[in-house]
Amino acid sequence: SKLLIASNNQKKIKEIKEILGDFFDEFVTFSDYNLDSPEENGDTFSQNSLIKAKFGCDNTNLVTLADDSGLCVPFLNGEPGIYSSRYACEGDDLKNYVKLLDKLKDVPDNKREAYFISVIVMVFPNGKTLTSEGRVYGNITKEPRGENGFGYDPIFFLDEFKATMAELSSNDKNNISHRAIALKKMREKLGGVISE
Ligand code: ITT
Repeated sequence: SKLLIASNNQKKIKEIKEILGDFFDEFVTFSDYNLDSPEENGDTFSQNSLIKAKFGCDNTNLVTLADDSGLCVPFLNGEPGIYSSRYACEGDDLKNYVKLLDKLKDVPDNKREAYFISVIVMVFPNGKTLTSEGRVYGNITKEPRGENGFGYDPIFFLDEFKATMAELSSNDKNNISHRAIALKKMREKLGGVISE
């Protein structure tokens, strides 16, 4: 069966395809239907994920999956949170993480904890919706390191790997990431649903 990934973020789309692998026969995205992303005016990750998934399904009548994700720093009351992709400048990964590094400039190690969160929503043409969430915990570094991944990956340090998310191979990232956790939960929820 065919899955619409309700996203315009190419790096995110690539990860979703890698993680869901052979679960679907074909993947399509907003650009295949000349759809611009809807305005994400929700207050939470789940609301924004539902907005994107519903918009995709309404416009194509395809089974649609959306990911709304971001980085949360408890010391900064959850910033950048739902504003992660537009923290300093919409879609500019470098400016966004530099802004965060700057805000944490004089903040000691024990207050630099953070987590990535991904909320996956699937919407079916019959109106059914499914939701799953994944989180991964780490610490914000003082300097960026690594070239892989996207977004805040270069400043997100994982104790388990003694490396930033951007220093992991895509294989390793796709085993442990917030997105991987949420998508694996979604696979379990799906069971036979998509073949019905
Ligand atoms: P779509 O809405 O089109 O899917 P987007 O990039 O705007 O693309 P979000 O609104 O969900 O997506 O914002 C997610 C932002 O959170 C993303 O732009 C990154 O800045 C950050 N982020 C999410 N997942 C990440 C990851 O795996 N690694 C690093 N940063 C991530």
